[in-house]
Amino acid sequence: MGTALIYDEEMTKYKLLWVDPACKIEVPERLSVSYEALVRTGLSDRCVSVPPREALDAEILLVHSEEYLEGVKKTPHMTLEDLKEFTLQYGDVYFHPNIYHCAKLAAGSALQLVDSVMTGKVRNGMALVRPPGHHSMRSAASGFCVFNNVAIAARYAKQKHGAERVLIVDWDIHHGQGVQYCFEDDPSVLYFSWHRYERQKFWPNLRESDYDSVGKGSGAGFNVNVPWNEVGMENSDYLSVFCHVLLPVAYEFCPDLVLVCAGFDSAIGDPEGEMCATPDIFAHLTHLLMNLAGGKLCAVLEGGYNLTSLAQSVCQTVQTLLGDPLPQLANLRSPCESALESLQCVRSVQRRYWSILKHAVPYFNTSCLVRFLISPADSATTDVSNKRIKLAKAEEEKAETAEDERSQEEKVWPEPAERLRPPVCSVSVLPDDAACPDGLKRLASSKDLNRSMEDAGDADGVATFSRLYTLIEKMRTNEIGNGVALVPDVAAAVECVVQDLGSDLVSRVLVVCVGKEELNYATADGKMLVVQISGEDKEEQKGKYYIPVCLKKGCGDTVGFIQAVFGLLLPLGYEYDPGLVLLVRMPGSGVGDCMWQQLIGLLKGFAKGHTLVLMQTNDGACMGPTASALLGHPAPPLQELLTPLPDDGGALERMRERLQADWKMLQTTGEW
Ligand code: Q9C
Ligand code: ZN
Repeated sequence: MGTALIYDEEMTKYKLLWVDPACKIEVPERLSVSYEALVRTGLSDRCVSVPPREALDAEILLVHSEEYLEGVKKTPHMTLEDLKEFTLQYGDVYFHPNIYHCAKLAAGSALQLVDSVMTGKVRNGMALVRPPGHHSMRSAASGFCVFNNVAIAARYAKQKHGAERVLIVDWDIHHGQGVQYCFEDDPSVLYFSWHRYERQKFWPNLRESDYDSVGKGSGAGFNVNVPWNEVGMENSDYLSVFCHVLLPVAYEFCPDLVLVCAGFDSAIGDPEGEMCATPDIFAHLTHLLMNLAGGKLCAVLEGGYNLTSLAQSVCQTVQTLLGDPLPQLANLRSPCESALESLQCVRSVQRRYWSILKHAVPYFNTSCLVRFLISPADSATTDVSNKRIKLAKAEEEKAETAEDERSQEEKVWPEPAERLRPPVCSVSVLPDDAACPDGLKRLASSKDLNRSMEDAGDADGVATFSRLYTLIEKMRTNEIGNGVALVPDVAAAVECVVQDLGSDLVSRVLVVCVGKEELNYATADGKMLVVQISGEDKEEQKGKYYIPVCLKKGCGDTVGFIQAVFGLLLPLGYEYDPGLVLLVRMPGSGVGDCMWQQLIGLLKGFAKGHTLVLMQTNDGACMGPTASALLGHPAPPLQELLTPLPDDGGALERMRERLQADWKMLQTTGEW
């Protein structure tokens, strides 16, 4: 199961033929530098190369009107003057005699990718295309886009492959209004977009890009907008939105396919976005989506105008699709106040539609109240105010000129670190009589070990200890990726690992304990952070580094578990930035196999993928799912989430609030 890469030089063969400051950033080199970076780093060789094809009329008509298609069809034969005039009907877009051909290839590339993924030819993939798509509407080109590649792909996946639910994640820095309009009243396609908004002062300056556009009719709740009201958003802001909005909603939605409007103008250095997230954030964004839909993910290029930042971001995305270890995101800062305000607004309007967000803090503060009170008048004034804003913006743009853009181009950031695959992906530490799952390498059995150590007394204990030590040491030096150990007494093994081994070798260990166990380790020094998810309700939080999460209905409560994972565990993990993850499964924890696999998959985002799973010998039945997840196979979808259980998310929400003083990544409300 590989990763598809779709690219064709043909799509570099159109460009802006006249002077237009709004369009000059959309250049053919965007595509060629991205592809060359993939070639140079050897990533393209590791992908399955899939050729594009032209989308058929019938496919384009899944999203666009006949009149519009007929109009675009005429552009190859137009004179320069005709092309200019045709272009004038639309905003921030240009036409060229070859753009119709390229637009058919761009949409067709997205369809080829969907075919490859939906038929199981590959697991996932990326299409490098021009022109981009997410701004184009039923009857209009817009924002460099001609046909809406991803919207067409979503309709096609439903029609041709029977996908029932499609998730579209639009991480481009512009609002894909074309995608929103296309699926506004459609509950089978969930559209998520974050975008530079600046309270409607940023292009495309639409009232309906704000957080309160949630979809219409039966599609209500299936449109999720996160407006950025300031520039300069960082990795922590992006991760917060993923953890506290997108991922919980996406898991509850349970898509059959994930499409990504993969624009990289949301990365540092981009003259359009002016954001500060680094290219390696896309490794994490990609990874966090890779366990949805059984791993079926198709990324389709949209924007990205700083050629250096763009190429690095594309490489990070593809390398993650290929399954390489994730880069460590060190020194995450707290989400900024403006991001927290957006987060709170989005969660507050979406909590009506998603049971997983039900306990999000609603807001009744004055600025939202004012907004609510004036909103009925909005519809009448929208056109007028949009025009006013556009005029004001035009003035501003003249004033800004090239200075601002240059300052972005000149931004510097370190090149993303190398992401080396360990020579051995996964190992097992097993009793001699236990079978080793396929694909795992068995770590030396006890008889191979040094006699004198065994003579020291408790031979079994020493042998296990010694093998675990070897394993952790080899993870530290990246000779081994991850591992699983079956031990006779999990509690004793955890104690031995955290007290005697882990903290000597790595400075921070994240211990995730599923199920009940009295944990009495020293945790005050921050050398380890313990997050325990269990069904019991008596544990007291002891200081900043021991966090017991109690699910009243036990670990089998999928909604509660998901809330704990995205609302607490992942943000804590990102903030803590461990060098090793120790995942402990207590016997009788009640966690389901699917959830367990999801958890392992998600935890691979930390510590460059170095996870050690500890399980009890008599709990060997879940060895299969564990091995599969450690080897990087996507977890099966959590179907049961679709039937919401009565929940106890209120307690979890209160716990998150309490912890926010110590852990900034848990914040979801502003002080505004
Ligand atoms: N200062 C995509 O990223 N506005 N389209 C340009 C230039 C239009 C972006 C203004 C931006 C369109 C796919
Ligand atoms: Zn964009």
